[in-house]
Amino acid sequence: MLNKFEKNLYYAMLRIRMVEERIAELYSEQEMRCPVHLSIGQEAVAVGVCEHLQKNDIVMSAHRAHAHYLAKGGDLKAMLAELYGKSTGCAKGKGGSMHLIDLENGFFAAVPIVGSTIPIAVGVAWAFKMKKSTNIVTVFLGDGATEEGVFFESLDFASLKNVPILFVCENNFYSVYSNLKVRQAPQRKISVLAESHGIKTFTGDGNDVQQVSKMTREAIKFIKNMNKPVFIELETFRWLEHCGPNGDDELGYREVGELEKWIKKCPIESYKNTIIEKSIVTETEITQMIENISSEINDSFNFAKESVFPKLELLNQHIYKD
Ligand SMILES: Cc1ncc(C[n+]2csc(CCOP(=O)(O)OP(=O)(O)O)c2C)c(N)n1
Ligand SMILES: [Mg+2]
Repeated sequence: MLNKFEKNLYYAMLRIRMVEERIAELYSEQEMRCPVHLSIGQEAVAVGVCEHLQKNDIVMSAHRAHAHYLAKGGDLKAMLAELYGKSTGCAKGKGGSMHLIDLENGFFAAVPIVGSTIPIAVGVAWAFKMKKSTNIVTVFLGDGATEEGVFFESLDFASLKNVPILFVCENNFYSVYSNLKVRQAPQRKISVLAESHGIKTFTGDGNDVQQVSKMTREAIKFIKNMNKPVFIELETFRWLEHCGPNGDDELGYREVGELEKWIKKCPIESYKNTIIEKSIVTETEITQMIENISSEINDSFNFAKESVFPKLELLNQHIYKD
């Protein structure tokens, strides 16, 4: 199909947005009892990166993982059932939003302990190298995670051992309520930290899916040809509260007008304008996409709501590996 890749980029971002908007809408029913960290506004990073990954490439993430899981091909029904705590959930209903997993589709794990998946991802990449696999690992991390000691240990080890890993830092400028300015010295540049470990680095606009996609294509080529890791830092912005379905701009921890500025830079809206202008997609096709996604979302929420809770006897199972 003509322009299939470009259409997929749009479809995947829109689908993630619509899933998260539905989560936000239904959250107050109190049937989803786990905390949710929504990625609304940040979809271009997940999609621009994951559209270049093979099924057997591995992705790892953290607390804000829905977009990464879905962009990597994670099963939507199993994700929603997990949010509803049901036995059909991807972690059998025991993990919730921050413990997503879909091994079949290469989504290895999401863990809410900030920074904790970075060394695990490096370990998986090292295993790939030892097994002479051609697959790569991608780990998504926030700007806050770059303040953890394990971030540096992981960069050093990845560089030392030349493992096939793509680090993707989603710099949304905030860790909960704190701006980078009150957390990191002004001279501290995240991408330079990676560079100083001898790692090839790219930086760019995380709201521009084409830029993210182009950068990722180059990064993966570099990882595979040079057998070395790559670090990408992308600037983006979270629209809603750190954790939960609501906005929280009234709290005043972000500068006046900052959120509005980023909403104007909506990754989905701006890409839609681009692909309509270039006649890659028509308004009618977009309407059709919205209908298809809505219907998939309806089915998936019904599945999650109708599924049963895990049996009490299973409480102590699946905790340790056999
Ligand atoms: C080790 C650790 N410290 C603190 C927290 C509490 N916490 C959860 S999310 C978060 C913010 C992380 O910010 P960032 O990495 O930038 O990700 P973002 O929320 O912006 O996507 C914090 C401090 C945690 N989960 N783990
Ligand atoms: Mg952040």
